[in-house]
Amino acid sequence: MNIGGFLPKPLFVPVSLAVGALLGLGLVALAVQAAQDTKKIEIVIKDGTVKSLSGYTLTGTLTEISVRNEDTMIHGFNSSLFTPDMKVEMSGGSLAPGKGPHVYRVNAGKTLVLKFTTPRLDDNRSFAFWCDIHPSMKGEMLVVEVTGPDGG
Ligand SMILES: [Cu+2]
Repeated sequence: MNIGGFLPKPLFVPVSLAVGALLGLGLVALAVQAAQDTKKIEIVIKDGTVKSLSGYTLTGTLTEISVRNEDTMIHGFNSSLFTPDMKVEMSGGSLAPGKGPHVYRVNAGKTLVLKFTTPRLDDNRSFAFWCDIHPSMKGEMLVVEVTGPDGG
């Protein structure tokens, strides 16, 4: 790199501009990486209820839901967020046989992890989740729209 070409330039060049020029494509790569940061929702189940829920996700965003089963019984996990053709990567649990594409099982003491991309929505929305084995075990997850009317 020809550093000499930079030196005679005026000192009032904004720092961000100078950094952008130096990093070039590297900066673009960083920006793309930031936009694809995975959002995480953590759900803990104990005593047949949702003991805690933390996190939220954004529309059109890579999302990871973890469901930690601290009970001594198996629990199910299903959500209105999942559409039949949605691709969901599962680990730590299993699919309930014969129950459709997104009815999951998480054994006692295990953590089910589901990775997928949320749909694009026009507004913030909350989606129900529930255990199909124990109907009293349910909650809601928030999907936030932040791109605004200009899109994004
Ligand atoms: Cu259950």
